[in-house]
Amino acid sequence: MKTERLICVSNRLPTGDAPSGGLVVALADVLAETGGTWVGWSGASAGTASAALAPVEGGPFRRLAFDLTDAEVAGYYAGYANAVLWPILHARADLMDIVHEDLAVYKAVNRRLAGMLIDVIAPDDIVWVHDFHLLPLAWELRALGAANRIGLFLHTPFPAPQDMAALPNAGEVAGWLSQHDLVGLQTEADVRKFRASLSALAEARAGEDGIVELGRRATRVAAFPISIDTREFAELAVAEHRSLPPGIVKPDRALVIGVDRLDYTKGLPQRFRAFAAFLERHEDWHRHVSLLQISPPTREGVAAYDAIRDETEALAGRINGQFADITWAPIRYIHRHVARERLAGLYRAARVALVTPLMDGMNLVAKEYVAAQDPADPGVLVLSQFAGAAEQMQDALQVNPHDIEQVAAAIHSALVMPPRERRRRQERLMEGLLAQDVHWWSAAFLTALRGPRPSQPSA
Ligand code: GDG
Repeated sequence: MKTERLICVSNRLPTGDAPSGGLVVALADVLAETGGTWVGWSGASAGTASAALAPVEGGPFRRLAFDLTDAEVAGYYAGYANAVLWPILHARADLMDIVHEDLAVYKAVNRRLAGMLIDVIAPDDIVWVHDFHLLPLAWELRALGAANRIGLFLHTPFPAPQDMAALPNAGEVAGWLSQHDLVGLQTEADVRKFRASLSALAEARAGEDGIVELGRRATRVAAFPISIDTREFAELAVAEHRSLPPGIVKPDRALVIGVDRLDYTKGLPQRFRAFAAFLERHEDWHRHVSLLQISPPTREGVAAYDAIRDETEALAGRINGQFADITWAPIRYIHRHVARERLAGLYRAARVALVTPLMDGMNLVAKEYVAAQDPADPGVLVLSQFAGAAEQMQDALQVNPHDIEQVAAAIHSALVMPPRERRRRQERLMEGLLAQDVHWWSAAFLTALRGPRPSQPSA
């Protein structure tokens, strides 16, 4: 059977350097096997926008890049994508910064990209669009006559009707979404929200079979929970744990770890407050536990991100000021990128991971932490009920990240959990991660996209 070429499109083009994230690894094989291509922004911005896609050297598959102008980075990327869509997708309408010109730039970038793409896609290529930066791309491609199978995977949560209604152009967004043959979301809860939001706002009809009809378009919507390359990550953690520099983990000091881009969705202030509440209640743990929070910078220059940085840093300082002594600081906060290998080793050394976002599409840190554990003596995952990962990872210690007392109690339970219970939870979590890893995820999405197309309503 002939396999169609895969064309992947995402905001940022993956770099050619190893090691890459699981997503790129999972798609690399399919791209290489089908002679496919990955298309994305080079990351460069200049005075002039590119008029055609440019090949990028190196890497295991063909890559084509486009450049943006400074004004496009401001309007499309920092503006509508990250200051309107991102907050709405995470139920934070209060953080939206609606600038109508940004929306115009966002649409113009997608239109220009569609114009460049149409020149490189053949009629039976299948197109896989990633994430919220490119919501109008399928719409623009259809306008240029593309009849290809087009799928979208949204890495974020899907907004509930009242959130989506706060977008300046909710009906238009619904129209963009309807141009895909397949919309993949992270969780079943997101699928329910998709059906509810589109029905409420755009009078879509949601059938029983995962098909949502909007006007004259029918789209299939389903959950494909993304994951990691579980085996690869587990092996990396074993090797890297052995080579952790001495002194990073002290025998009489339990390591609690958090790893999150410094984003307001990740619940860092709430996490720090919960850790402080735990220290207040459990003086016996003073000097015997420390929280290592790794939070690389992200989307700097977007106002809400500057605010969360200030708040997080002030809080870490205040908590350390309150509890530290000359031999111990309870929080080590690192606002820098840490090498992936080092992260894997640190996860394995950590007795507890705090993954407590207020809202998260999936959260791969939760999965990496579990994959990295020693099955004979595993650590404990404390997981927000509002991370997409909570739907699959029922054996984590699930918490409401807003409930500071509850999270503080969960930190204590995790630290004192008997080995048998830790092993039982770890075993079940790992079973799930091995059965549904990132290779399973990409195969499931592509099988659905290559399957029968939803039949289109006649009028
Ligand atoms: C979006 C959605 C969804 C973090 N700091 C460092 C570092 N990381 C790595 C982690 C993990 C990845 O970045 C973060 O992935 P998450 O899933 O946790 O979160 P987002 O970045 O918000 O990703 C999310 C995801 O897309 C996939 O669909 O799960 O819900 O928001 O792999 O390990 N890696 C290195 N140094 C760091 O300092 N090397």
